[in-house]
Amino acid sequence: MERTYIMVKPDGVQRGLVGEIIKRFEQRGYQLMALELLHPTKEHLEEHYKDLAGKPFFPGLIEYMLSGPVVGMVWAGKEVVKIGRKMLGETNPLASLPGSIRGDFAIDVGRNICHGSDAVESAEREIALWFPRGVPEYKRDISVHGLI
Ligand code: RTP
Repeated sequence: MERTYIMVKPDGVQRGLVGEIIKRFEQRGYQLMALELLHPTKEHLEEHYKDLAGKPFFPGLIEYMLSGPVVGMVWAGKEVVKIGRKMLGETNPLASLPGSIRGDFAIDVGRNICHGSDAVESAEREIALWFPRGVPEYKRDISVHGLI
């Protein structure tokens, strides 16, 4: 099953949006595979964002990402990488449609609440980086709760 790495950034955690973001992925039908609140190190964040190392906003990005704990998650399901990015909205919240997470909750590219992997390969790289002990597989069976 396709997997993606979704992170609630420090502003999203501070604003109490973790539950809202989880709710949207659950409602859409995706399966939560792993979840952790953590205080990442500078080195960890520099590795996560290594493709952006030369950008002028890189130092500010790292400072922002160090401003508080983040919540990292692995979600699984059909086309979850592409659909997950759609659910997050555009990188710049001002370009994000209402109905997307950034379109509903943000106005600043430097405080855009959440991160989502941009391709299947980067998702697997990010999952290995943030969940180095691995992510166990399981299959949801809602029949055991009498829901179907
Ligand atoms: P993310 O990795 O966080 O999901 O964001 P993304 O793929 O949509 O965008 P990317 O270009 O990879 O940028 C990563 C994060 O850097 C911050 N950013 N600031 N000041 C700026 O112009 C600027 N551009 C990007 C954002 O927090 C963005 O999510």
